[in-house]
Amino acid sequence: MAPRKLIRNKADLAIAGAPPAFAEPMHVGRPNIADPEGYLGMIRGMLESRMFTNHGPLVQAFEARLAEALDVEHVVVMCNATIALEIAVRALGLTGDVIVPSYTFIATAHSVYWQGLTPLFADIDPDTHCLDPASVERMITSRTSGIVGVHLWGRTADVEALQDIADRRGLKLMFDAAHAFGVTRGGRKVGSFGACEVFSFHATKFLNSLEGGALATNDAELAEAARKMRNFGFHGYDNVIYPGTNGKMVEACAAMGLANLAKLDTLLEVNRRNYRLYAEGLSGLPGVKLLEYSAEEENNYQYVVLEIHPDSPANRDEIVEALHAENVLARKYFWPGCHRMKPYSDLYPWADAHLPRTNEVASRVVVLPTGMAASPQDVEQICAVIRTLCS
Ligand code: T4K
Repeated sequence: MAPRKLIRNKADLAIAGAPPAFAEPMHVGRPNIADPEGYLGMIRGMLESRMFTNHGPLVQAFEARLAEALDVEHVVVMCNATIALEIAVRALGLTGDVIVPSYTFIATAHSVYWQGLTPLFADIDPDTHCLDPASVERMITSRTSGIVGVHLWGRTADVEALQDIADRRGLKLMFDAAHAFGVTRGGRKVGSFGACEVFSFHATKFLNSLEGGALATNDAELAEAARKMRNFGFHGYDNVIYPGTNGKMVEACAAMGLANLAKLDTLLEVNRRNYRLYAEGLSGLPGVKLLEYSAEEENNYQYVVLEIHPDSPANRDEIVEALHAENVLARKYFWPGCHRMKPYSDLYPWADAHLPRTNEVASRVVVLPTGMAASPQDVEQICAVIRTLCS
């Protein structure tokens, strides 16, 4: 896919009638395929063994490697993170109300709602985009049983403050770590904070297993309950002790996870390179701020997040529209916030008034393509579009 000449002025933009910068769409979340041959080798082995699912050798190996990589005692892999979140909520025995951020992917809220519980939306800190502990504390009532923090964009939530609230108020704390594989906080790997943490290995994620997720914990009892719940609640043959579900990961997914995990350094290198090129390409633009990652922590740089502030010459929606016209399918994650989507907008029409920072942040974010499918030239071209619009 050869990009055309670098965009230099507004007349070069597709919204001005010129052809788009990219002949093929540039996606946010184009899957990484780090080792196709290694993957195909495992798939051949799987076909020969005729062991396709139900905790086969590839799933077992994937769980063992993940536990090592995350520095955690127990990893229970599942078919996706949404089911893993639902199982975590069940296995923790949450009841009544559970506090979650609204500024997150809808799966965080749905996983609570699908267990017959009430997700209550707390506001975020506009600097970190993660839960504001003060807002969480204000929402606690006698019906509250737990908090689900989210490490949004792979930047960790205020783990210590949330744990302090949970301890003082007798609540359970778990984390949606869907974005945070390979991330540290205070030098400690995400995976063992709170009662448990849930990762996503969806195709669009830093580490992908086609579809997949995992619950990580140092709590042996919780891990055992989750293991049984992902397998219909079976405890041995012919005996069911939980209302479980089918949350099993298939062998073909574990193979992809294993192949990518073995090349994690390459994936990280590519993301870091792209992030640096975006930072250079967009520096100095008025009103355009690239979300930063702490230099002291490890991060996966999976998301390249721009905040468009009011002093930008083009607003967020104009930038997204122009990028789409150029075939750059930038995303407005996580606009408009869970509280403005069904069923929550009907259930809590008042929530909007309580979430000013969520509304503000959701209205100014643009997420840009990165990962193996975005070359340095692609990043340069995308920056050129944004510079042309915003200079
Ligand atoms: N918690 C958080 C905080 C999350 O962000 C997520 C998922 C979850 C929980 C739940 O995890 P999982 O249950 O999915 O394991 C995508 C992903 O589907 C979703 O996993 C992810 N977060 C979310 C942030 O992004 P959509 O609806 O934006 O996906 P979609 O179909 O628009 O795909 C994104 C782009 O990726 C498209 O432009 C096309 C491209 N793509 C996608 C797939 C699947 C490809 O090029 N190839 C592919 O195979 O949700």
